[in-house]
Amino acid sequence: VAAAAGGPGTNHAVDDPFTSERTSWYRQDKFGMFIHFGAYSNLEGAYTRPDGSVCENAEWIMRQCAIPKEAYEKQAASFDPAQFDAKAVVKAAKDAGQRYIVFTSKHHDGYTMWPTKQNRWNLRDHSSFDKRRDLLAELKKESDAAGIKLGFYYSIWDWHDPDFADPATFPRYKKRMYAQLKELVDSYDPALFWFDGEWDTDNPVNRWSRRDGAELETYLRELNPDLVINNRVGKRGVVEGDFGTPEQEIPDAPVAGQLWESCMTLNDSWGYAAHDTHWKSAGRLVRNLNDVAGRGGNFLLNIGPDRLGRVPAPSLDRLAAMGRWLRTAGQGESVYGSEAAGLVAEPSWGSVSRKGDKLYAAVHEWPGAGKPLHLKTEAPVEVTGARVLGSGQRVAVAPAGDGLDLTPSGTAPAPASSVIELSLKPTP
Ligand code: JFZ
Repeated sequence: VAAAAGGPGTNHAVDDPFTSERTSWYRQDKFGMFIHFGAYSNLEGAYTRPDGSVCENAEWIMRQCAIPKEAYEKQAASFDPAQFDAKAVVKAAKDAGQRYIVFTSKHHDGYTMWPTKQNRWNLRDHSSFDKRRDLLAELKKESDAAGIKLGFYYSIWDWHDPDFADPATFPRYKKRMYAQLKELVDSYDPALFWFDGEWDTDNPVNRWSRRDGAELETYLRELNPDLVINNRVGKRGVVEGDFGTPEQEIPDAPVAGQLWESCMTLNDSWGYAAHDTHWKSAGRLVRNLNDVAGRGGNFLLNIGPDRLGRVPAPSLDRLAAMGRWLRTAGQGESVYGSEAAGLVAEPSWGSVSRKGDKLYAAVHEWPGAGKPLHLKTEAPVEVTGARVLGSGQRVAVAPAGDGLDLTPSGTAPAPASSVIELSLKPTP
């Protein structure tokens, strides 16, 4: 009852997400795959208006290109992602080192990717897709087989359901939404819910209140007490759920007081957009992963399959490169199960995470051969050994100024050998 009163930082879980057994997989896994796939994907980022002009967008295309409802419904009727291969998608995640998947079960356009019984606006009843197939069931089966956790993105905001926007009918919408969430839990047993669209609505009295967030979270935890839930279940800026979700940005310092996850696109779009070829480099993505880990967060990296369900090759290439980096010489140790380093300040040349009695300094910029990397310490640090993972080069550690100088032996390490492991004197 006290919890229902709410307040910043309120969590309606029965336990502490930082230490709970319930969130342990999430804190350990660190790196996940986001998948934006829905009726918008069928347009592949471009809508040709009746007058022949073209409007470009991705998963917001219905709204941003002001597509009339009938026209959007008409295009969705031809949606046939026959080539969506759950096994291949899960394998791509696994090979990338991603250990959980968050799939858009319903985005703002309201279209559900499973055969909901609450309406016909879904991949089974409103598409050209094989009626015997169920993408979510396929993903669940393959994720389970691969030991990958499966979670669902679900948009509270709904552009399609007429009951959403009117305060008089909103309770009816909410009832259906609750029923849909129960369907998801009952049919696919998700490990996680990633809510969205609580932050803005075209509802004149923006019905989604702090109370709604708390009530929804309580409802979900009754359905399955093990669920991990993001903060967008509640009002923006009010921490509910288990973890915070900055977006398209990596906090520039460790975040205290909550688990958090950065979600990011590989190009500039969440849903598939043929026009968007602005791909981030693999090196940049590894660096982002290091920075997120060094600041104590999880990293959720997005793919957007095309209208046939195929994952773009540039996405697969980048994911594969990240997997190679994580598998090289134990560099993944700097990510999985790691925490923000504490003890040291974040250096300009890289990011530092911690796991037990090891510090992992992911180096983004090596100095010339024989030159030191300076690490400012913020607490006494006793280093008993240091080496470059990958090359195996010894690293000399010497007190200097406000911290330590780290100097790799021999020539400067190759860029791919980018993690220095520091062994600390075990804490008693
Ligand atoms: C939302 C969606 O609108 C978008 O399409 C995508 O699914 C993304 C993952 O989530 O967009 C947001 C949500 C929250 C913020 C910004 C964009 N935010 O908190 O800054």
